[in-house]
Amino acid sequence: MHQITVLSGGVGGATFLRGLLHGVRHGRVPGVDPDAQVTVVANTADDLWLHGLKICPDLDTVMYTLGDGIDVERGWGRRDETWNAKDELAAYGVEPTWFGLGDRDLATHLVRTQLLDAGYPLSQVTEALCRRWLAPVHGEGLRLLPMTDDRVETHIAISDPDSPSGRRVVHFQEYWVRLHAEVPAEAVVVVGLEDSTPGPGVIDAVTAADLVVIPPSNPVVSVGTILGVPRVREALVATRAPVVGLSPIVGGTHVRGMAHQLLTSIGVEVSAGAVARHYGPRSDGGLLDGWLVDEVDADEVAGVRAAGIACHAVPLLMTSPEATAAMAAAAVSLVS
Ligand code: FO1
Repeated sequence: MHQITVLSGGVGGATFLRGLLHGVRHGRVPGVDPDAQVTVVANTADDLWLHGLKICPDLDTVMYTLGDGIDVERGWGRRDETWNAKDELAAYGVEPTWFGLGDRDLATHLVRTQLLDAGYPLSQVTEALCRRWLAPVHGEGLRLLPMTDDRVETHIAISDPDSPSGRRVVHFQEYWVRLHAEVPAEAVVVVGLEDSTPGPGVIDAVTAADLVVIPPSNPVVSVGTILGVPRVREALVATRAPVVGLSPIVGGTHVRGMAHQLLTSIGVEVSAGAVARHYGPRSDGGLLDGWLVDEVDADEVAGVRAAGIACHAVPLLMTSPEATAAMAAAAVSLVS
C-alpha cells in the first residue's frame, strides 16, 4: 500500500496520525510501504471567527501535533505557550474570554486570516502554514487537506428556559469549551455543510487511495461532518480502497471529548459496536470493511461481524506512538 488517506478531527485523529506515521516510517505496518504518502482530510466545522481571526482547531491540532509543536498535555495549542494577549483582551473587558488563545497560536491565526483576506482559499492557506510545520519533518510524504474551502460551522441547540422557544443555539466551541458539554445537545446543526464543496484533492484522496482509515475521532462533529460534505460519502462507498475504522468509544464512553453526548443527541447508542453500525458495512451502502474495538469491548465483535463488517478486539488506548502504531498495523491487517 502506498496511498493512505485518513479522515481526521482534532486530538484523537492527530494522536492516531502520529502513531500511524511513526509505525509506517519505521516499517512496522506490514503491507504499507515505509515511504507511503499519507493524506489527511481534516474537519473544518469546528472553525470559528474570534476577535476578527479565523481559527481552525482541527487543522491546527493536526498541524502542531505532526509538526511537534503541540502542547501534549492539553492536546491542542502550542507547547511553551504564554497567554499575555488573552489576559490583555480580558483586561479590556473584551468577550469572549472563555476561549484560550495563546500568544504563539495567535500568530497562526493572524497569518491565516491575512492570507484568507488576500483571497487565498483555506486549502492554499493550510498548505502555506504546513510548509513551516510539516514539510521539514515529513517532506512530501504528508498532506493536510481541509475537507472544504467553504465556511462550515457546527452549532449546538441546547435548552434555554429563558428563551421563548425554550432553546438556544451556541457555536460548537462554546458548547465544548465554555459549557464543557455538560448540557444535553438537543440538536447538532452544521451550518453551510450541505452547500459546501469538497476541498481540492479531497475526492481524489479517497478514490485514489490504497487504504482509507477512520481514526478514533468524534463520529458526529469530526468524521460525521467530513462525511456530510457533498460527494465525500459517495466517494468512500465507491473507492476500491478498503476502509477501516477504529472505535472512539471504549467501554461505553469516549476516551476524551464529548462523543458520548453527541452520539446520544443523534440517537446512536454509545458503544463500539453501535458506532460501527452507524457508519455501516460497505456491502450494504455503508463505509466500513473493518472495525477495531478495544479488548474491553470484545463482546461487541460478534455483533459487528454480523453486521457485515470485519472486526477484531485489540488494545485501542493511544498511550504512545508505538502503541498507536500497533493499532494501525492491526487495522491494516484486518482489511488486507
Ligand atoms: N479547547 C479547550 O478545551 N479550551 C480552550 O480554551 C481551547 C482553545 C483552543 C484554541 C485553539 C485551538 O486550535 C483549539 C482550542 N481548543 C480548546 C480545542 C478545541 O476546542 C477543539 O475544537 C476541541 O479539542 C475539539 O476538537
